[in-house]
Amino acid sequence: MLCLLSVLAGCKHAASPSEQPASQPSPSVVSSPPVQTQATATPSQARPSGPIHFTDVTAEAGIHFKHNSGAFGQKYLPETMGSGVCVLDYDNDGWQDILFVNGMDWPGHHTHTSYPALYHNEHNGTFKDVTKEAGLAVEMYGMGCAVGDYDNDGREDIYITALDGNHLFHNEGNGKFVDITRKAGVRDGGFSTGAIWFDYDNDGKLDLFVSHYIEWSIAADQTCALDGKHKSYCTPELYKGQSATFYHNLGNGRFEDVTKKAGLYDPTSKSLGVALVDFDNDGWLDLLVANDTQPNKLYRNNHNGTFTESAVTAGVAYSDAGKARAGMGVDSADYDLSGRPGLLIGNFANESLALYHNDGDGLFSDHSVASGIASPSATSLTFGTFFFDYDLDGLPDIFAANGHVADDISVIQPTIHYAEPQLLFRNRGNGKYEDMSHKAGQTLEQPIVARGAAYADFDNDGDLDVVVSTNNGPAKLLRNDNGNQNDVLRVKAVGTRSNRDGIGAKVTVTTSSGQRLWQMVHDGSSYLSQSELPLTFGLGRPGSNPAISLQIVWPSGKKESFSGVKANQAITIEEGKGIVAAQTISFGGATGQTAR
Ligand SMILES: [Ca+2]
Ligand SMILES: [Ca+2]
Ligand SMILES: [Ca+2]
Ligand SMILES: [Ca+2]
Repeated sequence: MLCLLSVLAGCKHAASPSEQPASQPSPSVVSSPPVQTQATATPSQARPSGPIHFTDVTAEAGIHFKHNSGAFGQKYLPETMGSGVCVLDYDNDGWQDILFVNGMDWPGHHTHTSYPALYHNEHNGTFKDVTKEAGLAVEMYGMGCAVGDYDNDGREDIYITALDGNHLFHNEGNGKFVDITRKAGVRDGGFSTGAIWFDYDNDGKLDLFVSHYIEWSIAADQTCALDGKHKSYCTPELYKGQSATFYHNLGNGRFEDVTKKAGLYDPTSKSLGVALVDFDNDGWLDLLVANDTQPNKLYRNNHNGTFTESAVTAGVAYSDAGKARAGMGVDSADYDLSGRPGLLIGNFANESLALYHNDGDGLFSDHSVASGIASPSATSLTFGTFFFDYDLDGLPDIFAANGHVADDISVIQPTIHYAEPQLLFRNRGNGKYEDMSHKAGQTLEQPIVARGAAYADFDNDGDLDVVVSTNNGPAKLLRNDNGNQNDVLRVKAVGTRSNRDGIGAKVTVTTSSGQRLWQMVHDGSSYLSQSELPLTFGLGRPGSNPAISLQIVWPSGKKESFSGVKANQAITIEEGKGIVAAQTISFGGATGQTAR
C-alpha cells in the first residue's frame, strides 16, 4: 500500500506536459533544512493524562451566538435547514476565529434583527464578538459560509450563502470586511447552500462553487402534515431542484459564471454539502456534492475547465439498495491509510452515515456496515460531519452532528427524535471504527438540533476542538481535553505560485516507523461549514518520532521535501521558500502560549 502513496505524491508529475497549464515550470524537488523553533520561552511540556473527552466551554469562552430561523408557525422549509459555522484566522495572529451564519425574521414578521457573528479568538480561551466593527452586521437569511483568500493578498475573505442573494466580504486587513458582492459578480440567488473555494484550473486563483437546494419561495411554500392535521416541514421531494452555480476567478476582483461551460449545470440536483477530493490522484481537484433525495454527484475534473459527472459509475450516487438517500454533510480523507481518499456522507434518519472506501480506478465501495458506523448512526439524521484525528494516533476519526428536520417527528416515529445526541467514532485501524459517543464526555450525549460542525485547535494545545451550530438555538464550543497525549505536527501551507491558502496542497508525513500519513489542505466539507485550513498530523506515542520526513505537493505541481522535522510544532511552509515559521506546541493550552 505504501507504493500507492508514492504514486500519489508523484502522480502530478507523471502527467504529460500538455495537461499542465502552460505557465507552469517543470516541477523540482527542493530539500531545505528545518528551521529551528522560534519560541522565545519554554512552553509547558507537561503532558495530560486520563480519558479523552469533550467539554462544553461555550459559556466560559464568551460565545453567546443563537441562530434565528425566523420561525413563527408557518413552517417555511428554509427554517429547518440552517445554518453553518466557519473557522478562519481572519487577522493572521495564529489563533483560529469563528464565523457563525445566521438567518433572520421573515418579511412581515420582523420582531428583531439578527446578524452573522464573527468571534475573535482572544488567545486565553475566550472569544470576543467583533461582528459590528468587522462590518459583518448585515441582515440576511444566511445558510452557509466558505472562507478563502480569493485575491491572494494574504487575508481570508468570507462568502456567505443565503436565500435570494449571497455575500462576498473582502478582508481589508484591519479587522474590517467590505461587501463587494455586486462588483465581484457573485451575488447568485435562489436557495444557495454549501459553498467551496477551490482552484479548478490550477491558475493560482481560487474559484467558487455554490450548491443550490430547491426552487422555493414563500408564495410557493407547500403544505404538509405528518399527523394529518398540523403543518410540518415538507420534504424536498415536493419541490423542483436548483442548479449549482460555478464562478471562475478572473483575477481582477471579478468572477465569471461558467456553470454551463464547465458542465456543472444540473437543475435536478438538490444539493447541500460539498467537499473537495482528488479521488483519481491526478493533481486536479474533483468535487463531491451531497444531494437530498436525489443521487449524489461526483464531478471529475477533466483538466480543461470542464467536469464529468462520475457518481453513478463510481458507486456513490445511490445506497447499495439503489436508493437516492438524503445527503447532507460530506467530507473526504484517507481514513484507512490506503493511500486513496475515502468519502463520508451524513444522511437522513434510518439511512445511516455512508462511508465509502476508495478502491482505485475511480470506484468506491460502501464500508458503512463493515466499518461499524452504520448501526450506531442508524436513527440519526446527520448534518455536519467530518474526519478528524481527535486522539492524534494518525488515524482519521469521525464526528457527526445530528438533529431532525421535523420538530414533531416523534409523533409518528416514536423512536426518532428532533433533538439528537452527537456521534464520535474512533478509528481503530484496518478500516474499523469504535463508537465513542457515550465515552467522550456528557456533552456529546445531550440531544441538540445540530446543523453545522467544524473543527480547529482553538486553544493551540495540539488537539482538535469542535464547534457545532444548532437550528434556531445556541452554538456549542466543545474543547478537546486530553486529546494531546500523543505527539502532533501541525502544518500551514502558504502558496505563492499556487493559491495562497494552499487549498489542494497534499502533505505527506513519513514517521520514524515508515508509516505514511497524508492529508490535503481543503475548505468546505461538513454541512454549510468549514474547518480550519492548517493540517493536524497525529504522530502517536510521545517521543516515537524524533525526526519526521515531510513532502508537500502544491497545486502548481511544485514538490518540496523536508527531513529532520521535529514533532510537536506548528510549522508554516511557504511554496518555494521552505519552512518559514515554526512554533513549539504548548500542551498546557492557551495559558502556556508564548508570543510569536
Ligand atoms: Ca485569529
Ligand atoms: Ca483576501
Ligand atoms: Ca482558478
Ligand atoms: Ca485544542
